[in-house]
Amino acid sequence: MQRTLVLLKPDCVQRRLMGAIIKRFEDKGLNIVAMKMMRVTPELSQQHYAEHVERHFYASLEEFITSAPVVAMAIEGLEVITVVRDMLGATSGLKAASGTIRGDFSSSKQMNLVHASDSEASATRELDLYFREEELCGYDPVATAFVRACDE
Ligand code: FUP
Repeated sequence: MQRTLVLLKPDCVQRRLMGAIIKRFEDKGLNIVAMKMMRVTPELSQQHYAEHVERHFYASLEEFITSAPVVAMAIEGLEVITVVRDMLGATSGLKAASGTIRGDFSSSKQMNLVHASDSEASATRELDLYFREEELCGYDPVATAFVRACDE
């Protein structure tokens, strides 16, 4: 069982797409174990996007990610890091396949609606940036028995 950090970005909040996107994760049978609306500060943006801070697009990315609230979620499931990344699609909404979240809802590279961790190391680091341990509310959903076989 893995956990991943998912962020509904300011464009998702502003466009009132939060419910539509959260529904896709729930419909997939994934388990949301933490969720909060919050503002990303410039400091948090620089930590989150540390690998991009020196890139030409970073100033614009920071302005965007701090421009309105985000919704941070911890999502749990089997192979959830890959499963959620595949659900998001390619970084640019212009390139993302139809049927993916970005492919269906985004026409932009920057305003691509959702962030998700891209590896186990990123998930551990990013969950730690957005949530305290006591904010993670693990539980056993009663639906699990009909979401996957017990030996999966
Ligand atoms: P992803 O892992 O798909 O979220 O994408 P990246 O880590 O490559 O990029 C992080 C964020 O930077 C993306 F969500 C969008 C933004 N970005 C730009 O705005 N312009 C670029 O040229 C590349 C990325």
